[in-house]
Amino acid sequence: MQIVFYRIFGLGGLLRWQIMMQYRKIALPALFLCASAALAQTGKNLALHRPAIGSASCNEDENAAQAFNGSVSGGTGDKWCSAEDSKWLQADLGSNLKISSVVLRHAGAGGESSDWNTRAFKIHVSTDGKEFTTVVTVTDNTADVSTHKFEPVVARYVQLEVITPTQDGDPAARIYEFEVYGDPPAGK
Ligand SMILES: [Ca+2]
Repeated sequence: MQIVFYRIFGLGGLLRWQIMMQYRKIALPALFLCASAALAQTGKNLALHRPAIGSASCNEDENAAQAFNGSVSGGTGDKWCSAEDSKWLQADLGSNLKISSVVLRHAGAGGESSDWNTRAFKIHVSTDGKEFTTVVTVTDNTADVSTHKFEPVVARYVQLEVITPTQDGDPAARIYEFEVYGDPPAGK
């Protein structure tokens, strides 16, 4: 092949061909790895548009369903907000599924102050909605978007329990999206 390139395109063509072949050795595996990583991170949000319940909301518009509508860009009403003493938010995935991560989009992800990002919380899972197991415990989150991976577990109900709702003492929990991903990620 090198000789063919040399005869048709001369020395310049041959050099370009050699560079291209070297580049391919590096670029193709790198491209494949990037694509795999992207799929692993995105997958399908198993909680999207699923039935949801939670502790009483700050107002009628900021109900549990707003945290499972797939959007963070709809303004301050695009979230679940609760200022109850006991704050929790729960999705019903519809059937028992193997899950291994949760992504939470806090106040800052929706355009509000990052001071209102959820500080401390737990994720509990259940197959029947009665007996729950804790799979995630967070004590010091500050991020607008937090990702929480755990050992794969079969569950139908996924619950967020808010311990400390904000960074600055504000008493309301604000969750713009509560996403649940399978293991392996669905939709691949
Ligand atoms: Ca939302």
